[in-house]
Amino acid sequence: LFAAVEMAPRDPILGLNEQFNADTNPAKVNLGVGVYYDENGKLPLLRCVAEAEAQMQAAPKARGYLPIDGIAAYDQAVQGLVFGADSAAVREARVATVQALGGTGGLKIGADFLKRLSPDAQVLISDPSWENHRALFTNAGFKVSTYPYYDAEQRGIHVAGMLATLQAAAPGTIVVLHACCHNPTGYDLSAEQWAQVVEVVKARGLVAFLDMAYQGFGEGIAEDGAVVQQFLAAGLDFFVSTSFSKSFSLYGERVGALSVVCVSPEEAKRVLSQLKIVIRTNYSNPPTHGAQVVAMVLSTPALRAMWEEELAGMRLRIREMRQALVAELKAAGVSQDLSFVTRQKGMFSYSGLNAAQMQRLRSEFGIYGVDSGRICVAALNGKNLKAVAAAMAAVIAG
Ligand code: PLP
Ligand code: TYF
Repeated sequence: LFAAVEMAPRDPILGLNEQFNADTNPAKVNLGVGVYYDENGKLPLLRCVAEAEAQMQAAPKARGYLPIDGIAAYDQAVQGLVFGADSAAVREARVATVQALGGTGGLKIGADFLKRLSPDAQVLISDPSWENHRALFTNAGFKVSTYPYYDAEQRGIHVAGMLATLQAAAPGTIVVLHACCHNPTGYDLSAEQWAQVVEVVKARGLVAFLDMAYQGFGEGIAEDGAVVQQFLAAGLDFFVSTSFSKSFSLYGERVGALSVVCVSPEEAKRVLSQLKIVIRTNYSNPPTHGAQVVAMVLSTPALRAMWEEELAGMRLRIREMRQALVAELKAAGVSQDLSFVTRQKGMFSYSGLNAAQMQRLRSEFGIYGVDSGRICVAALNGKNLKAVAAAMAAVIAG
């Protein structure tokens, strides 16, 4: 039966993790995978999460099956966070939200639903994008192409190219957009540039699918979600996937959601019924623990305040690391303009290093980044920063 099964390629990023774990260099640093580590290089357990779990432990409950679309209070909290509790779309019950297995699960439910709805639609993702975007939409049965995004020369975004490609796309084309903290480049569109994207999406009848995996890691919770408000204001129907993996440091609990903004409550009901079929025929219903934690934190004022403070702490530490990286690179003799490092948002920095330089970082210095030049700034800390900067300076010098 399995004789003809071919070996599948490794995930380029998760594969790097395996390589890192096998490396015996005591000075090794993992800047590959997009995970937030604290100043001690540890994955944090947020205090708000520990507190919510303590409260749950104090009144233990049996775990029945959840509804197919998840915990109602969780879905409601997601809507409040993503759209604003007082947004017209939420008040008018025009948003269908389902709990999902992380942000990836939200994308997958949306992709499967879209495939049923518009089987011949094309999907456009940014060039470059999170690798899994292409794989996930391809596996859902779509033809996936790209729109220009990264402009290596300018160290920024090729906005004109992006808009031209969207302008030329067939009506109904699904456009996957990073709502904030673009993975892998770190370059985000300005509000004015987003307005241009929204305009083209509306004029061309495209289907926007916003992937929001890093809300709160750029400028702030509301600031990072501002693009959602722009799409709402344009009166469009669109998709938003949410991930709490990073913002709650709950990677392994698989907590995320998919929200679909519709034109009427009646339409939202029909859409929800279809999303539930996708879920039912894949994994029946979602798990309880992570979503319960997130729902409790988001809806309990004291815990919510604690979360916002802890998230701000993560955001600010990343910003400090960006500034410190620039300072250390300069101190190590790098003379090029490094202002792009602090212009970038979120966990990642597209360093501009090429694949050969990234491989040298790995083999000579035990510093693991992605061959594209992406490094995870959220894995830098006071202890590893100097060594990372010195190694980067060495490979830049050639
Ligand atoms: N989308 C992007 C852009 C990401 O970087 C990630 C990272 O993991 C995800 C989605 C998936 O998030 P999750 O781990 O919650 O599935
Ligand atoms: O881009 C990253 O590093 C994160 C983590 O298949 C990740 O988004 C990477 C690859 C993958 C799943 C998650």
